[in-house]
Amino acid sequence: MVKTFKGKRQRRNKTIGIVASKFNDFITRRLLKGCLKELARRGIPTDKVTVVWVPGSFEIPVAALEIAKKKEVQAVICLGAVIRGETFHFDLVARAAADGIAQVSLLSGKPVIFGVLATDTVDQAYKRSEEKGNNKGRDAAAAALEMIEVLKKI
Ligand code: INI
Repeated sequence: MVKTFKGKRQRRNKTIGIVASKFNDFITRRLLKGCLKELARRGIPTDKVTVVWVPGSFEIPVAALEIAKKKEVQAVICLGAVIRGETFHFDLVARAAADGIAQVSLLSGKPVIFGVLATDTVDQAYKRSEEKGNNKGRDAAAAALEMIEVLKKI
């Protein structure tokens, strides 16, 4: 298939919001890098993307909701890393993030993408945020763009 210039230009007008968690930022920065790189590769330069940092994954949904309310925003990508500790806290944070993000998507009618890792170990989180291999931030970017197109067609 021949790539057209028009396609790329249209993509440049899109605005994407990203909410990233500061908690475990040694992982979320890797997710963000993968995400921004994939968006740029698909025609959305980093200066067209707004990144908002929140304290932890628990706070992602409310920030995602505010961003999703903005007219020019076509999708919100949520990036977090919940890593199991020794207490029940992990389950509460992971569940609240997942449920909250799903709610924001349904309330706003926009793609609000779940790029929050929930892993048992730090090593598992590293393996899902690789620069060249598996990177869930990159997958989240691809899902956002795919969902924008899906919703347009409905
Ligand atoms: N937040 C995370 O994003 N990941 C975690 O692993 C985590 N753990 O394990 O505690 C975490 N906790 C903080 C939480 O998201 C809130 O910021 C905090 O409870 C204040 O509301």
